[in-house]
Amino acid sequence: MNLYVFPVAPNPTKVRLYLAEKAAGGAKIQLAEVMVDLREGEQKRPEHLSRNPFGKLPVLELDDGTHLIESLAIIEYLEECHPDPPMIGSDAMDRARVREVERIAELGVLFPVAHIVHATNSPLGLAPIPEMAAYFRGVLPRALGVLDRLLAPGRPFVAGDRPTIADCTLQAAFQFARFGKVEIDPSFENLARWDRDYRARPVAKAVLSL
Ligand SMILES: N[C@@H](CCC(=O)N[C@@H](CS)C(=O)NCC(=O)O)C(=O)O
Repeated sequence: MNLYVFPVAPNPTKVRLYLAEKAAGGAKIQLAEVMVDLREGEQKRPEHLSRNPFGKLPVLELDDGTHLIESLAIIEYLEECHPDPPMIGSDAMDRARVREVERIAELGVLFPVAHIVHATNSPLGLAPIPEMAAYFRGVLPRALGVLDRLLAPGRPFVAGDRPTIADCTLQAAFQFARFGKVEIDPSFENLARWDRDYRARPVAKAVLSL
């Protein structure tokens, strides 16, 4: 299998963190990472459009030549093929909670952060849209507050006592915020602690560049 990615881009980073966590836990997922340079627009070239008609990353190319083109679908597929260590919980309620927190991280943090970055200083060269940046700056604290409260009892990871896909999505968002100079309000002290501790782990260091 091939995984088409680009460093720091949040959706590829989410999958790369997931793979690093799985490998650290002993899973043997055989795939090669292939870079598609977003700064050069390689994602819009015919070669990549034949993998993903939306011209986006990540893409997982399976050994039969077919493709998965959504980051969460890629993670869910790999998790079903390699259930240990569990990264989406280990019973029905646990899985529901992990998915719940992951969706909050994606829709409430990653999505607003990505829109602020692209509306202010887009690495893809998109035109600035100040009203969009202002709107998403207003939206962002709500999910940050929810996640901060989840971490308040001293939880090491955002969905419990061990890393899950919710941490992968949230850290992918935080790295993109660092890249795009989007401030994550430091008064969310539990999130700041989680961010510091998560990034200090060798697994995270192997993937993150910012
Ligand atoms: N919903 C998709 C979003 C994919 C996405 O937006 N990828 C970005 C990188 S984080 C991309 O490839 N952007 C390039 C472009 O829009 O030209 C997923 O979760 O995989």
